[in-house]
Amino acid sequence: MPNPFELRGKRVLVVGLARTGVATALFCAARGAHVTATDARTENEIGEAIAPLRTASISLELGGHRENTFLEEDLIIPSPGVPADAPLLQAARAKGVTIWSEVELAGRYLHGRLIGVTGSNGKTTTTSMIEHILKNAGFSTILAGNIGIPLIGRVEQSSDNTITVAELSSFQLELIDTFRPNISVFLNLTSDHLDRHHTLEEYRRAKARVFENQTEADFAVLNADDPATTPLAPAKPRVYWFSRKQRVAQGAFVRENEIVFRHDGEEKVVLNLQEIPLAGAHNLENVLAAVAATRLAGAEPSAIANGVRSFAGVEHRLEFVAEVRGVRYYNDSKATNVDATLKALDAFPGRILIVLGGKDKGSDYRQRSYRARRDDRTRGGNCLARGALRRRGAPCPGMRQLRSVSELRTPRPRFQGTGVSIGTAGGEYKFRKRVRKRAETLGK
Ligand code: UMA
Repeated sequence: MPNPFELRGKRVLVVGLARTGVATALFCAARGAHVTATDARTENEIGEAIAPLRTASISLELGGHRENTFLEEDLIIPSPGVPADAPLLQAARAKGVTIWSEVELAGRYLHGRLIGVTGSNGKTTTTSMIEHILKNAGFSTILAGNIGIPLIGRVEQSSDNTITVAELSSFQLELIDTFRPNISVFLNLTSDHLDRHHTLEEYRRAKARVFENQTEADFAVLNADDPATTPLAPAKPRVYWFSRKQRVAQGAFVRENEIVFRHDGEEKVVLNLQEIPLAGAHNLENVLAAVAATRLAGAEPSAIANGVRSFAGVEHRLEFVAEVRGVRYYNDSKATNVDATLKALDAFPGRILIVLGGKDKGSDYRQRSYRARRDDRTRGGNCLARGALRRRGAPCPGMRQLRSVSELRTPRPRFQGTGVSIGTAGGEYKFRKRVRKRAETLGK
């Protein structure tokens, strides 16, 4: 156990009562802390998640937050969705109250090894793939984190033999203290979450904290092809690279038609590119990162190859939904930023209609506007932009503007042979859910 924090008798405030907050509050209460849980939503809005909190004798402050509570605590754990610079947290910080993210607390109780995966895009796919490969190679694994499973809820399952593979977001990393993955994976860095982090520099700093507590005994895996990532290579952990374009000194790369892993001058062929079941250059990067991480975790090349071959992909990530009158539909509603959407476009060789929408996270949409104007493949496509995104005139000139998800219809026959990618270039959970539902019912 790395660095347990004595919770017994401590006053702990948990802010936000969705997945993370509920799991955190129950975890702290079970270890003898005096827990208060607060949410801006009312009891009615939160619903059935409240019952187990009451059973665990957790004090509740619902329908808003009380400043005094924030100032009286020993420890505050805000949910990832609560901005770290929220005025109440600032006030508590100024008074010396410790504020950690849930992954910091979880990391202090987690047994076994930890692989932490971060980056702007590909986190969910790579995290799932690493876990899948290791599980198939015979390791005892735990899948958790930003992927939708709070890490703190999996701590009990960990043992000295487990390898936990955790997807880590900037929101989780910005409030760590001692959190230390044995293997960190940094996939790429593009503009995202600027509504929260304000500047790209702040966002980068939050993500790069994944390396902060790693030691010489640990590994860091980084993308050698991404100029925004390479300068982040840390000094202490042993650095391994992955690359589609160059033969790296240590790590995973492409040589002709094969993926090769090189370590201390020794090269091992892992698998043939044709064996990768996922489309797109971005997925090749995800596979290379997973090959490096799993090899460093001790999986044999043949087991890694088996794991990659049998990886079915991630739900809602360029997920094929149906083919109707020659038109293939893909649900890509996990693409929640500009870069992810562009990568999805690149993954389709033919003509394509795209449906976009979501929350404006302050990203630069000129990239896509440029592509949409220039690229015949997207002309005549549908575009669904909402709220601030619509007011900004973004993101898709030259495309038919839809007003709601329900307007999405099967394209006319002249679009036969076209793919339809349904994605959200911005975030917004509820909207994404509606888009997913629509995507799933299309063609039925
Ligand atoms: N809330 C307050 N006060 C505030 C703000 C929010 O009380 O000032 C409350 C809301 O009313 C709500 C709760 O906080 O009840 C929401 O918290 P949350 O958004 O953190 O929800 P969780 O379900 O705990 O989800 C979080 C992550 N959410 C975010 O990062 C926004 C999930 O990532 C993650 O899967 C989950 O923890 C488990 O680790 C989602 C996400 O969109 C998928 N992540 C971003 C991304 O991938 O781009 C980073």
